Amino acid sequence: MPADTGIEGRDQAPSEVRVAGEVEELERRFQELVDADQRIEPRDWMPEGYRRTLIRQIAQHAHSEIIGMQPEGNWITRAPSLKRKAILLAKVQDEGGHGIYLYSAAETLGVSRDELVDLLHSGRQKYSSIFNYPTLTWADVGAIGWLVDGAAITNQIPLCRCSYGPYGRAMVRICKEESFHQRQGYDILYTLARGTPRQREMAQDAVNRWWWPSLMMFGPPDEASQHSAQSMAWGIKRHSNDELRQRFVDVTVPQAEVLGLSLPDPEIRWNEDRGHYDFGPIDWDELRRVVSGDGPCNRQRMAHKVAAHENGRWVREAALAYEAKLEAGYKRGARASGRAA
Ligand code: BYC
Repeated sequence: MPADTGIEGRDQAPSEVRVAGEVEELERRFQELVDADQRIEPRDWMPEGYRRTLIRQIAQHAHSEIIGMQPEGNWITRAPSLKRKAILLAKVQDEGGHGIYLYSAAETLGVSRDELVDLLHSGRQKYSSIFNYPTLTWADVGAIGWLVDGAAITNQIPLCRCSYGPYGRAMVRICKEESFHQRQGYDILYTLARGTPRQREMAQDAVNRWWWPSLMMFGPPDEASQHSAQSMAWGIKRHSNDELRQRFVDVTVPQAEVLGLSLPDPEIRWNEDRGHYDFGPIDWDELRRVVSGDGPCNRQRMAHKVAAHENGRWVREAALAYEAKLEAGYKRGARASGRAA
């Protein structure tokens, strides 16, 4: 059954009405392309479920980038130096840019950015659970960069090979920028961890608060992940939620050791047999609560987002009015030159 995205099915043009057996043949060819690691492009035939799944995931990703500007934006005016402020400003602007590339990728699937924004504002589409936690100190900016962007890269590198061309291509650039974001977060924590006892304590406190929510970013455990199997068969996802979560833990534990900070999980230890770090149980009730709107900052994030959208209405209207005026001018010009000819 296609995922419910709040998006209407695509109207079928008369030329698209299929004779019996034709859809099966199209599906077979589509799956062959996916299995051969070929890309599906916007004008190619695709199953309706594939289109809806992509819209759901790409829109959720775009919304996350835009909402993700809020927790860090909170620290732009209070960054501890001009250099840190310039870096943070650039990072937050990058997140806005990522949102825009992703909305553009979703638009190639026949949905408009306005529709997607409406679906977010009316609560029918989601954004990542991680952005419903508060940024209490400057060290949180470091922890977001190191852990949240680190988790994002782990999840997003495989998306560069997503079977849908526009999404995969958008991810290539996004991942390059995310790598810089992760480094800047690590650098903030590295500095704080070698600072005064108070700064070190602040860094440790931030890591304690962001560790578990970062593990939750990868989604529910595999047995509860309703979309993974189909998304993997369609080449949208390349790895399961648990595989990526494990990969993130494996690269992050040694980095914590270099930082000299601990991770808030007494069960983390290297497992020689598995060749991976073991880690403790995740509080899935917390993820469910946050995803269903009851995290520490859900209401605040959405209220701010909707207010920013309303405050920007006049800019969008002015841009449309200007475009209409230009178009009318061109038409008048074209008519005048037609008469002269
Ligand atoms: N938060 O079947 P599952 C960033 C939902 S931006 C909320 O495993 P799927 C950054 C899921 O949507 C980070 N909801 O789903 C930005 C589904 O519900 P629906 C965002 C979650 O899609 C600024 C249900 O749970 N990254 O990094 O196969 C600054 C069942 O899950 C979450 C992306 O969006 C969650 N954490 O797998 C810094 C990456 N997890 O839709 C950093 C692209 C699950 O049926 N997205 N749900 O109502 C993905 O890779 C996949 O969509 C997910 C989930 C791995 C997240």
